[in-house]
Amino acid sequence: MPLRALLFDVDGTLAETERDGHRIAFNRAFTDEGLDWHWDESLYGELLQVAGGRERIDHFVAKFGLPRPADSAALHARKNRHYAELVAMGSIQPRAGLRDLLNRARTLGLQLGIVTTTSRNNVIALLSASIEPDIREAFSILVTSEDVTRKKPSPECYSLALDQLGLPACDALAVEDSRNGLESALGAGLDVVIIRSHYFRHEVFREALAVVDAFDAVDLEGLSRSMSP
Ligand code: XBP
Ligand code: MG
Repeated sequence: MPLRALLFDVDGTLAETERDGHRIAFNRAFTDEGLDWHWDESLYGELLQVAGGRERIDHFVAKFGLPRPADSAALHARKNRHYAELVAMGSIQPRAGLRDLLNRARTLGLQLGIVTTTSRNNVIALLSASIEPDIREAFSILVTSEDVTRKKPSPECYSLALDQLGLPACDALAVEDSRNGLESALGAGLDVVIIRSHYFRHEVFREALAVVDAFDAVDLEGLSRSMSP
């Protein structure tokens, strides 16, 4: 079959990390820094249009005309320490059916990779806490925010992933949950399967090859047949 690799986004895709993970961590960091900011569930959904936690803080400050934090890099680093603590406690689990999908992909001989806008430490924290070692090790490449100059929706991360795999875009499929992720993957020439996540459940993804509600609805052989030549 033409399909040779699956490239997975992390936040919203491998796990529902945003509402009960990153959002809580941002709020804890704000409290630590004496900022009276609070990102409730609905506001965070709006802010998620901006990819990248630091960029999201900058966008929030600009949107509401707030004073800039003295050190936004330190604020974001503090947020990521809270995030690592949250995932280490086991508060975020992989999405249902992930293990089975990864096993099906491996049975078909597909390479597996991760392409995300979050940091390497955040990915490792999540995978270490919630995914068994044999499954973690099945991912042969990991492209994170530290590896690129522009985050999603730039295609840079997916182009780099394809370079690392040594594959053309027509041999790989991206698995994403957001519009920024979809545009990033499409920009690199990939077909995209959308798995609906909490925050993007109502978004329209016309350009996707398929939109599914859960991993068990991902038909790898069927998708492979319908991929762009
Ligand atoms: C994920 C993001 C990230 C996370 C928070 O997007 O945009 O910013 O929300 O992580 P995607 P950081 O799922 O498209 O990769 O704070 O580390 O950015
Ligand atoms: Mg995502």
